[in-house]
Amino acid sequence: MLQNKFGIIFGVANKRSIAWATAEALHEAGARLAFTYQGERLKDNVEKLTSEMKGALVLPCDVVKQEEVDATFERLRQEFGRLDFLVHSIAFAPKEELEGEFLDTTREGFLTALEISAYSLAQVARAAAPLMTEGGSIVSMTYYGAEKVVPNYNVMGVAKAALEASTRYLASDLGKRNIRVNTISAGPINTLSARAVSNMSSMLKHHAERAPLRRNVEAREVGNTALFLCSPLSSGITGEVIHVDCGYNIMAV
Ligand code: NAD
Ligand code: IMJ
Repeated sequence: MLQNKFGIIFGVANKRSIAWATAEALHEAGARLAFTYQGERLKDNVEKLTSEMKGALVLPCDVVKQEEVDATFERLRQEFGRLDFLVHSIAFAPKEELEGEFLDTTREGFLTALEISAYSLAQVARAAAPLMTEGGSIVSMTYYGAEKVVPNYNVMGVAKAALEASTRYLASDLGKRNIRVNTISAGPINTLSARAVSNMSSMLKHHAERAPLRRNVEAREVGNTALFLCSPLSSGITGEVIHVDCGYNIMAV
């Protein structure tokens, strides 16, 4: 499905990352992939994971450092010459903001969460667009806490609401260049970012009991949806939030 296509994936931290499950789906479909990692401490992880993946490129990119974003896309231009898709699977808020009340969100915590989790989508889309000379697809990861109040999600819910709105505005801007922009609203998955959260196991149990499919979603199911959104099968879809949550979001109680 994606032979002779070039993509970049932001947000692999380890093998449980949604970004990694997405990479596996895209790689199996034949795409050539570049990966970015945030900070030296994750470099080894990403290099080991991708060592068997033919043609994989691994680059440092902390989205707070504009020079690293610029260098990433310059390397892509040199190595790939073109880009067909981009996967954004990045989020961060200071841990203290993900407990207690949203009411107590600090200015600094708010700005950090919005910068890393939402602004970065427009930032990388702007850098990617000139390389997407044959059209393209941009996919990010969001969560139900953008739409409804989820305990402790707090400022991340506000950041995801901004990410979802950014998806629509970017889709509107980039449509004329045949670049589609969509976001996947994933159900809870036990990744590094989720495990750091108190009460995650009761959250997972709650979701599995209430979701129409009576189970939690697997990272690979999110990855397969990302593959669909990066492939020509989704050529008529842009600006959309696609729920991959075993149906949880449709239920009132
Ligand atoms: P993860 O911890 O594996 O991935 C988060 C990634 O964000 C990490 O690779 C981390 O290095 C990266 N990151 C953080 N700050 C960064 C920065 N300044 N620059 C570059 N990268 C940075 O966890 P995950 O659950 O796979 O999260 C991936 C995405 O999926 C996030 O957007 C998250 O909000 C979203 N999501 C997760 C769940 C869930 O339950 N796990 C559900 C819905 C959506
Ligand atoms: C995160 C916080 C509170 C409730 C939560 C989550 N629920 C789920 C998540 C119910 C599913 C995971 N999620 C969807 C995220 O987007 C997580 C983002 C995140 C996680 C951390 C933990 C470690 C840290 N900062 C973080 N920033 C963002 O220091």
